[in-house]
Amino acid sequence: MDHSAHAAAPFPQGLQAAEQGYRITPALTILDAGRTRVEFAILGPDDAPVTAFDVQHDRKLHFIAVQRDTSGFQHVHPVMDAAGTWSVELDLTPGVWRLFADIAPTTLGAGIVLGADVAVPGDYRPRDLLERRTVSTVDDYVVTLDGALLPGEGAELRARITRGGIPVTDLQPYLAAYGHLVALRAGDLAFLHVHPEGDPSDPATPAGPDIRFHAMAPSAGTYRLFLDFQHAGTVRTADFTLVAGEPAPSAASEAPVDGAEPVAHGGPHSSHHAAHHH
Ligand SMILES: [Cu+2]
Repeated sequence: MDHSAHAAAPFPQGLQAAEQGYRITPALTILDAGRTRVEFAILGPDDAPVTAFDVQHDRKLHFIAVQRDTSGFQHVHPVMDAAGTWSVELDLTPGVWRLFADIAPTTLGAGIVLGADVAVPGDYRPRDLLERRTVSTVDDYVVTLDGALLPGEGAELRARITRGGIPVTDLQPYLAAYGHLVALRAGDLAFLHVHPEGDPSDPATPAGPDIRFHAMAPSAGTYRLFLDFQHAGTVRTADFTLVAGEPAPSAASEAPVDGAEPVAHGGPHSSHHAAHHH
């Protein structure tokens, strides 16, 4: 399917637990903090679990979990059993988490994003991450974001990836792209899955240091952006904050804040936590 159609949707995605007859049903709505198994099903118009999904970007289902304050973000790929129950492990901190399933049920013939909240008991300390942030440090990588997010209008965003000050030019394809960008609107976590321009199978698409995206914000307002990229065998996530309608100044003028790492990234494909033990 054409992911650019996501951005052009008249109504943002991910705000509903049920859409066009399909709904997401987590097995539990209260989950333990820490490494936790999450199970859910997608029920169809006949109220039975759906088992036939079209592949989008190498997977039948993309699962994104985000803390409602956007301090935690995980993009993982659950496995489905024969009965249509999906399961995956997440690293959850106390608070309320929004779970998104990005799917294209075969019988629907179109992509939808269903969202549901689950609660994690514990000592919840919400964070305010809505200051503009166009430079993100992940392990020894620095990712800068240039360009603008415009309300109701397509615009180009460019992420540049460097490692130790050196541009990275050998990014690895991950889920059939050099980068996956999810944008979430502050306030309601309206969901935009933005895919990059170019295709890794096309030699004209550079493997870095720049990844270009074409995105459209559904409205003015503040958005949190999460970029997954793969290099040297590891998927990492950089995070940003942009205000739609407000151009990002040159990222070079914003130095990364020393030691700032506000987002607890993680997930089965991330070495983020391990990397801090160097
Ligand atoms: Cu995915």
